[in-house]
Amino acid sequence: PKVIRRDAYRAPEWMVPEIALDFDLDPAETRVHATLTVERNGDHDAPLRLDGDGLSPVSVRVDGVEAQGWHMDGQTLVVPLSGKAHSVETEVRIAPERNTQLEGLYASGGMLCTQCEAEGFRRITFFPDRPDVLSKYKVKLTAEKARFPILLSNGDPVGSGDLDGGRHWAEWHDPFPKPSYLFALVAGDLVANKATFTTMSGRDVELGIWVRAPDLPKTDHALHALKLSMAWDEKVYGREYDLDVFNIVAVGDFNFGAMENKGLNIFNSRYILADPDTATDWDYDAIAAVVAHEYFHNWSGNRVTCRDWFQLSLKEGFTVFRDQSFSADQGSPAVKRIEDVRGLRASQFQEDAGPLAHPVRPDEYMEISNFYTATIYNKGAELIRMMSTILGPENFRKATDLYFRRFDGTAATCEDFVLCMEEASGIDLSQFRRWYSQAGTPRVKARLEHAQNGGRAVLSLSQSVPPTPGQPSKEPMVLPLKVKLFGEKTGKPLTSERLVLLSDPSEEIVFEDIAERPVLSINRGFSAPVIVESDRDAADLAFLSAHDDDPFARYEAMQQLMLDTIVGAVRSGKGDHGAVIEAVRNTLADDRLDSAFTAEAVLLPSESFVGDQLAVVDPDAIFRAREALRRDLGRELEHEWRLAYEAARANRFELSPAAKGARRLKSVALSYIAASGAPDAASLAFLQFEKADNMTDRQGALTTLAGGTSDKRVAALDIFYQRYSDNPLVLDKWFQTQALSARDDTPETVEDLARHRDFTLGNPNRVRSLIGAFSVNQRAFHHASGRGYRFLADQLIALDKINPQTAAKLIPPLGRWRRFDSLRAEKMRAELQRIVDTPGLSKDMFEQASKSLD
Ligand code: HT7
Ligand code: ZN
Repeated sequence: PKVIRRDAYRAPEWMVPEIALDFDLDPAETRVHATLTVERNGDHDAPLRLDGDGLSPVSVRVDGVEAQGWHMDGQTLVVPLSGKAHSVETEVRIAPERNTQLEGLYASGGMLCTQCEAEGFRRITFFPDRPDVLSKYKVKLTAEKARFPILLSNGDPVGSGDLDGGRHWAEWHDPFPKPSYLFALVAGDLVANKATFTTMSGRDVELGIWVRAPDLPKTDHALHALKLSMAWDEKVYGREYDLDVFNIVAVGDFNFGAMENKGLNIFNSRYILADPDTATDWDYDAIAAVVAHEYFHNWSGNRVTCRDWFQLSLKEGFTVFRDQSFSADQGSPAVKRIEDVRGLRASQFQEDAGPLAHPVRPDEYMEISNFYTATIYNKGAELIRMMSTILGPENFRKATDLYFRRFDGTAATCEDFVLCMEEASGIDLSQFRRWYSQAGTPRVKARLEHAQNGGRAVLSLSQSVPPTPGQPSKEPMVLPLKVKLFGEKTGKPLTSERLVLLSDPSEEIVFEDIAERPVLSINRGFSAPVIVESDRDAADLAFLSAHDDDPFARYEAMQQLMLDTIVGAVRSGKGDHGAVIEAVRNTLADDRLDSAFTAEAVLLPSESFVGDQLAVVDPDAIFRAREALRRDLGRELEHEWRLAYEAARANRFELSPAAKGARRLKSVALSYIAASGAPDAASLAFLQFEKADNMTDRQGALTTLAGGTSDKRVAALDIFYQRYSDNPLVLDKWFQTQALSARDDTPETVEDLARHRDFTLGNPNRVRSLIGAFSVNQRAFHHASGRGYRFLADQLIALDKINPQTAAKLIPPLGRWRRFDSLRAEKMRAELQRIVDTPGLSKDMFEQASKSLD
């Protein structure tokens, strides 16, 4: 497959200021007629080249007459044109019901819908399918009225009517020029939960969340989140919505979370539908975050879009930062930061340390869908966060105002964004730009020395960035590190918080008048996405876990203490659990902490995060060491867990942050009670499972039971299955819970579940809930026999024929072979090789699997 390079960017040869699309919709055969107004861009005599994918033209006309001399160059339609501007018409036929890739126009749950980002529009009609060609769209949809009573597209509705033969039509005009990846249509038998939002300038916007009729009662939370998001973007960024309508449609088959099509967002139904019986608190929060994310794209993505796909993080990193800030403002900023950092470490740090590592602004790709990664999204968000930290809130807001004003209606670059940051603040970000071009997670070494008599403390910092594919050596980065010192004796701060901008390979920071032995709090709030190695011992970490006044740093100290303890046990074969037990005891006893924070703080680092600390991952030894600590924490603090459990049990169901925090702590306490081996643990869990009036409690109990050996396990799984067998989103939880189970027989169970009548490779959510979940279950997936690797490869080879995008995203766990012993590594490589050698493999899979072999 061809490699696309960033430095090969050339401006488009032809612009398309306007396009009229006429769809005659039918699942078996849809006719698409497109009229493009094209304008030559610059002084050249190149023909018009229109991207297509699986299309063949039924007709091509130029300025109203049959075109002469057009031809196909591979999938590209080439039309010779002589003048500066022309009208070009094409007609094609496509078959949405046969589209299993879920890119372009496809059928899902009886409706027709589209997914065009990144390059799906070319599967619908011939077009210069690149983000820097912006057009005004007029769209006419015609379909059978009984099957598809609702016809939606981007922009505002301008007309509709009935036709002979039971058909009807609707027309939509979008006045805002947009790239083709933001085009959308939906046809279906849908109902809407509607509301009106009055913008800050007093315009009324009609909001609608469209779903199938039985799902209507599950849309209130998404609608509420949408209104909150609209108000938040006005208040925090001064951004107002621009059209008269904003529609969201939920679909059951979707390759991603959601899509920000202009005025017509299309969502994976898991990020819309919620009621207490079927959605967990996690689901509720994720729905609000994704609704906000897609809504925020209206400015960061749609009004200002990307010049080319190498700039993807321009919209995605910035929009993730915006949705993270929104969610932080809705509940506890500290807990939100903890969750985001945990996610970053689990996905992005692993990516940055493996064969698929790439810069936030990549230099090349084969298949752009493979670059919707944690690096582009989450590390990209960290870059924006660091710039906001360096600039401070006022300058940051001035800079975003400038960015939106200057680039509104255009396709911009990451460099444009950074220039606005510099211009608005007067701060030089030349060196900071390396964050966009250098892959790999920087490591910082921190040593604090204190001259007892002189009262001076010296913090020695040094940084390094590891080599990554194609980047053997790195330049130093700018690392904004928030630091503070605490007195070991008094437990009080000895300094105020300082923002250190570490930009040299090594630097010394001096603190004067430090009267007692200081303990270092560093990278507070996770101010830089780096790995810090410090010389703080268990006593220092326990001290910080009790005294640090930055909640994130407090959590971090506890995590480090737990990590050091488990890693020590893996290395030596025996664990000294005393310090962790005491630190957890103190945290549980601290009634100034809210329950959500406490629940996060007492949770052990995941097996895979422990593995990340080791030169060679030994999944079984890690599992044993972590389980031993869990058991001892359960036993030694059984009384405390039961108190916490009982206290939380008293809460009534509501969706307030306090009630959600209580439920979180309750499930964590239950899992520790079970880990203690208490004889009544399974009954306690089963009682919670049966009596729960919400999914958070029910799934929490099911997770505990499913990981155990009690006879209640099978009963609970059966009851859960029977109760929710007609709800695909909850069945996903049933599959996922078993795939993540810590039981010894999980590999066999997962193989059996892949043959279950409710398992299908046709639905991406189902695939992710079983195969995706299993592949991150470290011990089960890395079973020494290699059966986990074989299973994943078999499934992905089969899935590639149906949905290559979703298949390719599941390759990374196999690419981690360098991190394991030679026997496992060999088996993983053999499966990757088998995938690469599969005849007819997609470009998506080829890129991921072949790079993973390197
Ligand atoms: N911008 C959207 C990306 C997306 C996508 C990418 C590849 C394949 C399918 C997809 N569906 C949506 C989602 C977002 O970041 O908001
Ligand atoms: Zn996005």
